[in-house]
Amino acid sequence: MQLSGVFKTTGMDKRLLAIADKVKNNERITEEEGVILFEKGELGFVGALANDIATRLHGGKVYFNRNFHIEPTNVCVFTCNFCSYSRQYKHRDEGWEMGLEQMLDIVRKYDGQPVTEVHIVGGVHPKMNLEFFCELLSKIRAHRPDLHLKGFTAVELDYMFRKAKLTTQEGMQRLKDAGLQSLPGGGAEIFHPDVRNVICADKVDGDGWLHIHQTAHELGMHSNATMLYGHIEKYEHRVDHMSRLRQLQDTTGGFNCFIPLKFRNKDNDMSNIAETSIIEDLRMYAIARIFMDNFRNLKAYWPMLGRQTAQLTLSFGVNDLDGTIDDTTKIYSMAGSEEQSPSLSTEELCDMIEAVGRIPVERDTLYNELRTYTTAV
Ligand code: V47
Ligand code: SF4
Repeated sequence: MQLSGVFKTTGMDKRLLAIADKVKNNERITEEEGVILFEKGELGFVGALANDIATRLHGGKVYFNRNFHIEPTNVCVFTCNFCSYSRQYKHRDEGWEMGLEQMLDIVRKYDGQPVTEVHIVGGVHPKMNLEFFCELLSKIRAHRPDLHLKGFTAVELDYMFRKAKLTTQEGMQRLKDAGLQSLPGGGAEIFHPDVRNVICADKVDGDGWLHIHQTAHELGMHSNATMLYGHIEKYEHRVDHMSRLRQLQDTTGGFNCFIPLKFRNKDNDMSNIAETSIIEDLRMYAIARIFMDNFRNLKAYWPMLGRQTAQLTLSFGVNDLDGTIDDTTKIYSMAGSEEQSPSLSTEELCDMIEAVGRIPVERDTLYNELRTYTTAV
């Protein structure tokens, strides 16, 4: 029996049945239907649909990569209310600021190790400018040409380009020439101004974020997209956010993956807001898988979700767990994640994936498959 046929025997809401039929026929669901899924779709229902889509797209494969992060600084000119990580410039003695050599030392630590990607992201420091980052990129490129350089959220880029008095296209081209290959998905938060103006009013707005990613795509670069969920936003705002990303993806095809990021509430100005339940997290991933029909990959970022919840998402539409990380990021440990020193060996990642009956596949940043692990290494 077809999936939608199973649901027809349960006396389910007709609108949900219509969505199940669309999923079965590989059709796109509307924004209105996205909201219906959030409001009415119970976990088993959305999970079954999402799992069906993921299986159709990827068989049983789940991707991971071998990567590390560089966080140049946590000093930031912006004041996002959800951020537990940043320190204002006037309190910079409480934070960190790395010099070029310090960052190159991090890269050198991986000499001879089979990492394929460095992810560079941090606060927006008023003195770290475009020239500084171009020099960093070209030095990493010269030292380790095989490493994929993924770096800088649209928030960092917007500030860098404005300070350098360059257009987005000119600034992006400079970074590309210095060796930048992809953009991470951070800084997207929630695009809708009713939410953005409350949680992160002073940084680049939704249109600005999308414009930066569109420009990168037009220059032949790829990027990721995130959404910070589980705080003051309503379901309509989540759907609006995903819809704007889906539209840009229709135009450029430049997004590699979508990454819902669960709001963590420790030590920030939104600590009064309770975190979402695991059920709500799983529903979020499943509905993202159903709605984002033109995104091939849905990533659960385990340092933020915790490894067990991340593992659970693999039955709810997720096909990517990000990477080994090697304890090189602080964003989520400082916000209260259970992963206080995030690091997983290749073997541990493979075990996590195999434990839920999936096939671990190492990928590079662009989702080229590098190695399939049939049994844990
Ligand atoms: O934009 C900050 C989020 C993002 C909190 O592209 C928080 O592969 C939850 O985007 N609770 C930056 N989230 C990190 C990011 C990212 C991470 C991993 C992989 C990729 C990728 C991108 O972190 C910020 C913001 O949305 N964030 N504080 C918090 N308290
Ligand atoms: Fe700065 Fe990013 Fe934190 Fe916002 S989320 S305060 S831009 S480091």
